[in-house]
Amino acid sequence: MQEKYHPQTIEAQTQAYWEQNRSFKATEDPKREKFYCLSMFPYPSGKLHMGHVRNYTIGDVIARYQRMRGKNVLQPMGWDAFGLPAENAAIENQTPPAAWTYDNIRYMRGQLKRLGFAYDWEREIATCDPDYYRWEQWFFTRLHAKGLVYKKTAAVNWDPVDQTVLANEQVIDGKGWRSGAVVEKKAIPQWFAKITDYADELLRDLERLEGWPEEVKKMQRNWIGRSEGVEIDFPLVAAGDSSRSAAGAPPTGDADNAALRVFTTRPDTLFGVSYLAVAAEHPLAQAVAAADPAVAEFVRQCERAAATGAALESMEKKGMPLGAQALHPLSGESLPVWVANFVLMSYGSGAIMAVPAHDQRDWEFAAAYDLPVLPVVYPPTGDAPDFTVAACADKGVLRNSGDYDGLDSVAAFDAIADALAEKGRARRRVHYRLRDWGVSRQRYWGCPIPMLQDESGASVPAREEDLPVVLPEQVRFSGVRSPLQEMPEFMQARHPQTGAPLRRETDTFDTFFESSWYFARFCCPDNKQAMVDERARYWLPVDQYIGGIEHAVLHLLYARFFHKLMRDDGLLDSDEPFTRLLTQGMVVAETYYREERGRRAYFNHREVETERDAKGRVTGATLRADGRPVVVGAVEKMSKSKNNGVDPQDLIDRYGADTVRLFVMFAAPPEQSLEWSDSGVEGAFRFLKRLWRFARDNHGVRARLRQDAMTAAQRERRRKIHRAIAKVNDDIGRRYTFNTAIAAIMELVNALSREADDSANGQAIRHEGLTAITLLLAPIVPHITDQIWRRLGHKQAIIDAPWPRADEAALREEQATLVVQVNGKKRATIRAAADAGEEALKDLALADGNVRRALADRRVARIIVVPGRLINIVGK
Ligand code: ANZ
Repeated sequence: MQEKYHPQTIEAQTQAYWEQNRSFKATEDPKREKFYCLSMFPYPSGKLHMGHVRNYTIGDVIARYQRMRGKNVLQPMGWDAFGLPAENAAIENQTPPAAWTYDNIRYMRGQLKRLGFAYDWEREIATCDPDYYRWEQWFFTRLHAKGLVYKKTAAVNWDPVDQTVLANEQVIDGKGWRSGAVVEKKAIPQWFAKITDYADELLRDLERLEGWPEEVKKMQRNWIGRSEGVEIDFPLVAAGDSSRSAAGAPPTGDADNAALRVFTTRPDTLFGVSYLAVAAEHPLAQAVAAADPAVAEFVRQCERAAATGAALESMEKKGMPLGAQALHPLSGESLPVWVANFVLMSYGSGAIMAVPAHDQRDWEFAAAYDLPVLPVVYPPTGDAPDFTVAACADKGVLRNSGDYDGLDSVAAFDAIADALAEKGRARRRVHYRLRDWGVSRQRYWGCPIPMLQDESGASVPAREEDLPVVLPEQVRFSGVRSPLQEMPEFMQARHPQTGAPLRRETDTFDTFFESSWYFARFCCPDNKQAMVDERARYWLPVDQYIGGIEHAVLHLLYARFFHKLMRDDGLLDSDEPFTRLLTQGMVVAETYYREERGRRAYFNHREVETERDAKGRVTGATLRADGRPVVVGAVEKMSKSKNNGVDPQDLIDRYGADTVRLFVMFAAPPEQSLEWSDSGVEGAFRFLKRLWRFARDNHGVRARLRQDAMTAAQRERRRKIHRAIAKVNDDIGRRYTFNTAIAAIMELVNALSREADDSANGQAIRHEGLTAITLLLAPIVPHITDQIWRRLGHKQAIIDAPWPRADEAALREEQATLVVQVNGKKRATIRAAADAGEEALKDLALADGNVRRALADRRVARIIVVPGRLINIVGK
């Protein structure tokens, strides 16, 4: 064994072995239990950042652990390769997005290999490859045939100078990133997927995802936003002024008698309604606006404000009366109808019944326009709330509500909903906040939407034999318009039957489309005949998915939706794609800056000299270049803009992959943020050097353990080894607290290397310990452990060795310490053989001097023994 630890040499050797033996090639085998471990695939941005390294190390440790546990493991990797940065880079460097992307993939693949991740590289996919995206085009045409996708006009960000649609990221402070022009909203036809058809199932199945963090499920629940309520029709009456009459407005309720339809979750507050309000885009407001310039101006203002997406709760409530009146469906009273900026057209029916006493938004509006506040729900006991200062949304008991007085809110909900339903004035409704998924993007670097349009404007799907619709990769890219729009050879087509001219869609899919099913394609990436095959049914669902919390809603919801779509098309047979989900925390680091002309100039920690207190906290810093102080900023997520990143490549070059892997797994539990520390990396490196020395000094020992001749100290040392095995197994396998597992192993290395027992048994136990340590560390630092394993004389590679099991006999304590109580009060502790019987323990306890004194002359009425822990003597 080499004298010194040379990570670069041993890591190259180990990786060469894996490569030659295709060690991580996964093969379907129905006789073996499968384990599909997947980390969210990266966007090929150029090079790996520490967040990637953390994500992929966690996944790799889990995959390697499961493999040693005997599972048939699949761990694939690929590239989420479409997206806007490639277009931006293309403009900057004058290279086509495809060339830039493939270059990045090449470099980043090299980095992943250098880190030693156990991927089956034969399954690698890049979503910009036509062999990949053809299947999502095919699937889209299937969805089209089923009516699960449709075209609808929807608003986009429009740059009036560049005459182009902008992505949200390209709108900076309401202005176009290139032109600086004020961005407008423009309505254009776009494709939508009917995720709302699956809202109920997506919500319901969250209950079954026991292996998901509660936090993520909660975010999805809120996003789906299920509300049970009632849709109520308020009959409209013409007001005196006929020019403002709503009679001519399109009916929004029943067709025969015009009514205003509202959605409420609180029908119990019906007698507290003091006005009705509609959204600016509501047909009633639009109809009034057509004849009333003041209303028209207000409606325009609302539409402009809506474009900025201001929060409804906090914005100033504004509105105008529309001159229309509606009748209360139970009392018959006349109520004014307003248009209000806090009512959304996209939710419910775009109209509300306003109850200022019990809804804060309605209250603020009423306060602004001097509308009545009518309290109708009171707490069952105690003081009435002060409705002159705020609304009270609590449920309670009804008052001022006619026949319904005295009912509680829950009973009143049903009673009022039923009474209205009987009159045909209401029906129960469930509404979802979730909207259908807009999948069109007016961008070049994406998967072409496989649709065409005939001269009448009707949509025609591309035929299966014409797929894939290949995105031209050799393009001149100006960044203004999609190059596709300047390529007649791409846009023009003919109808296969009639020969009539067709115009190809130049929009591409939202890149979430590709990442919604890549996990399924990894199971069978080479299939040229089908999107997925029976191999997907073998591997899916993914047993462990690992990625950032930033994907809690969109990606994870779309992927769940897509999985269900594929299931309903007979392609898959599971209901959910990811059984267990781990969301890793951010990698954060200190920031340092100087304020210069009102702007912050950030410095990397490598450029500054820091002073620290006893706890290692930074108390001051100076710039190395000029020796003058810099401001110590907050600890923040590593980013380019804060210049607080660390390049993983530097670390790999300096310390090797194992040190980087060990540091990221040791520094924090996976869900928490990991604070960068150079000294932590140094510490990880030192530990591996120590491990190497310990192995060098002990790998050759051949003495056999003689169990019958062990001293008590030797038995205790063996117990330590097996306790560590049991703990690490639980920490890695169940709790996912890799940091405490590593701490336990480090402790064991320290304890064993300090021990100077050179008897045959002493050596044998050290050897047993070294063997266990090597196996336990193998998933985390796979290269150094592979080398040690070979020095330990094993023929097979450590990746094929079974995970160690704790020896139950070694674990057993020989002596137990028990607390002795007399009438519930602790009086003594005694040591006894761990397997001592109850009678023997009672005798021992009663023989103790302190116990005898405490009992004095009381009679022993009863003795309760809790084995291994406690003896309680009851004296009378
Ligand atoms: C009367 C009422 C009284 C309401 C009360 C609440 C409390 P969730 O739970 O989020 O579904 N609403 C309905 N449609 C709206 C729209 N298009 N824009 C803005 N607000 C709208 O919210 C349902 C409640 O939000 C509904 O119940 C309605 O106000 C309001 F004490 O009706 B409620």
